[in-house]
Amino acid sequence: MGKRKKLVERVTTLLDKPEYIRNIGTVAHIDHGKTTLSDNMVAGAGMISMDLAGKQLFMDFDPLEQARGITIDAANISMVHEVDGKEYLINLIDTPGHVDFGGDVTRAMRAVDGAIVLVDAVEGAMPQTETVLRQALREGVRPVLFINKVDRLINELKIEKKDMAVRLGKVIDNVNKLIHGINEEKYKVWKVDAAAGTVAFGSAKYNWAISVPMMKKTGIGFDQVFDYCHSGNMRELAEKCPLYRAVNDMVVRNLPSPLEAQKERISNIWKGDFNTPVGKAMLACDPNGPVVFMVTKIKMDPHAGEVATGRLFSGTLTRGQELYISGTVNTNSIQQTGIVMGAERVEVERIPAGNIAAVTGLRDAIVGSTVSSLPDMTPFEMIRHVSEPVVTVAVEAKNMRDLPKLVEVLRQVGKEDPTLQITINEETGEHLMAGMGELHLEIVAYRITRDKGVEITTSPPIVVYRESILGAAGPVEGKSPNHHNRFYLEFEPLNTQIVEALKEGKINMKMEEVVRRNILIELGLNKEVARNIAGIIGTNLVINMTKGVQYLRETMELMLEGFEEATKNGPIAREPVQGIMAKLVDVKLHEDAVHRGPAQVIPAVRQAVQAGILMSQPTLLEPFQNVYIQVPQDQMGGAMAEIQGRRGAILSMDTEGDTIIIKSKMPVSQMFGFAGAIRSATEGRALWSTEFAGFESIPASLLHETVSKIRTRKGLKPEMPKPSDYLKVV
Ligand SMILES: Nc1nc2c(ncn2[C@@H]2O[C@H](COP(=O)(O)OP(=O)(O)OP(=O)(O)O)[C@@H](O)[C@H]2O)c(=O)[nH]1
Ligand SMILES: [Mg+2]
Repeated sequence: MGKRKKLVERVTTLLDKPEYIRNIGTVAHIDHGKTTLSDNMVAGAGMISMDLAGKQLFMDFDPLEQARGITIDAANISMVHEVDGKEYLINLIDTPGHVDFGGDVTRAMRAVDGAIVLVDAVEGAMPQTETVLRQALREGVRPVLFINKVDRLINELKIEKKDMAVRLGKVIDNVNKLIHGINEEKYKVWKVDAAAGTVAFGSAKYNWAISVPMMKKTGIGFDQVFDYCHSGNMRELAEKCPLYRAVNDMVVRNLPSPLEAQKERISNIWKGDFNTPVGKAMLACDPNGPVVFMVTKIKMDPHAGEVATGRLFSGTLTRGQELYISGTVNTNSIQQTGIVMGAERVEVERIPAGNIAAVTGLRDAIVGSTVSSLPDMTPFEMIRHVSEPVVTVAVEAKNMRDLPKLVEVLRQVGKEDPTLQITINEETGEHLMAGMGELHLEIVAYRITRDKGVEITTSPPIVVYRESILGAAGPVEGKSPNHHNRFYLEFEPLNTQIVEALKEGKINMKMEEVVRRNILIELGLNKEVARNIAGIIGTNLVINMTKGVQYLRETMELMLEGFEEATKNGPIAREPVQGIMAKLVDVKLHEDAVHRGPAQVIPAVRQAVQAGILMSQPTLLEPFQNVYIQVPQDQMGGAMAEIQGRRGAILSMDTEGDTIIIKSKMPVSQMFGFAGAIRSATEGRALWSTEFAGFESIPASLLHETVSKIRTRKGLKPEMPKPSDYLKVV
């Protein structure tokens, strides 16, 4: 039997033994060594040679990832490891660290039960470490800690032997502080602890690692590790303490099997009834229960079509099954079921509950779909991404004849990557692609040509804006074209807590009225207002304060449509509207339904909202990023100048030895070209990273200039419109 076939057979045998399965992911700040660590595990499982572990970067199989030296897509692998003479199936997802690809981390956390959190021993816990921990804990995913690059601590930082344990202890403390800050309850059971075996220390590049249990077994402690590193004899250390063994032991002993995990985790991600057969089957990880499969990734395969990868929480997947997809009415039939081994997909006949599976045939599924054998399955909670698209580019086909294909390809890439927003600008016929950052869009654009064969050109990246209001106005009268219907609306801004809750989907129209009301009151909304929510449109609220108006109920849908039209493309510059509340205070409707149809109601409300926004101190919101910079003291001036020259604000400054850690916040519009600028301003000595920090109002002095720039780009007249452009004011 071939070696590969044997590997597949060992994996297949274990698919049925959930107590011997661990579904895990690597998560960390960029470059802390996730893919290098994954290599060690892959080599430990006999899938690549030990000599190549840490060099091949097996999970970065896209040539683009190899060329750029970063992970772009989360990649899966199923492999077998022996611990204490027993075989375990480890389904590992190696996630990217770059913030532009953070969506992949969020989605991977839905599929796994445990996470190896890596921290570079020299850099310590970084902002993205906190973000990924937050993503893991929110999904009920248990962390263990791997402190990587310990060789650098000794050979580059040249710390002394006696300081090593203290230094590593500090990293552990910092990670625990983060866990504590994110979830105090979970911290009590999930804090990482070297003595308990939930921390390992090592060097993924040089293939060695130790943990307290390993030290006890091998007799090799920090002192010896120091000597091995110091004398440049890490090869021998790797033979005595191979990384994969320390890490596998830690994973198998401390991270939960799907049997244990599903009991705890499902209530985090599913709000259905646990007394139903399907609820019980998921808690029990029952292969004989109804099929419940959550899609966490979709990828186009040139031969097999769309491949949906995800976590099977109940039942068994096999070819030919007819399954219901949440949000659609049709069933799709499974064509192939398989497991993933890096770049390859291996077909297996059936996949039982508790595994990560890759299937074809689910045409109607999107990332986040709940796929089930039950027609009325309560879907899983939506996967919420931590950032929003902040930059956009216009995409054009180089050859006119490729235009229809481009539309199809854009639809596909939008399906594969839910953090990408594709829109068609109807006025100009432009196709717009909005994403997490410049790099995100650059990679998608490159792949459209490389993988989908459509030559395209893209415009330089532009920041995404939102429209909002700072003041109040009204009542504003909206009159229907036939003059028989009148709507009176008042406007005011929503507070940021409410906007955040709307973004996160914590408040929606599907939830019970009293639950929604109570949340809104808690977030600061007036009681009377909170009781009368008529609709939630994006991050905006429509309130009905009228009493006993005849025919209003049947007209409400149309009114909400008018509101949606006005807020999807706002009146200031046709950007989406965020954070406004429109209160309907009076309505006059024609008694004959014929005279209050869509053609009357929709434009009347739309125009009232458009004018109302322009009357309530209109503003543009622009995206901000937190920017964290670590820089030696003597280079601090250069870094500060870069922040201040870009409308940045310093949030805090801390000193750690010779290093200054600056936390700042900058508008994304000022960040273009930052990488090169900070490098030359600090002689390349600054380490920096960013994260999404929400939308905020632009300075009043920049409003008109910015509005006219956006409007000109869209082929609109440059001046900001006036309320009277939309209606007559009462
Ligand atoms: N000295 C040293 N370098 C390491 C170690 N582990 C990884 N590296 C190096 O760190 C760099 C980043 O390693 P990767 O494994 O690609 O890091 P990553 O976390 O997967 O990066 P992203 O996926 O892009 O976030 C590479 O140049 C590695 O060779 C280590 O233990 N010691
Ligand atoms: Mg990587």
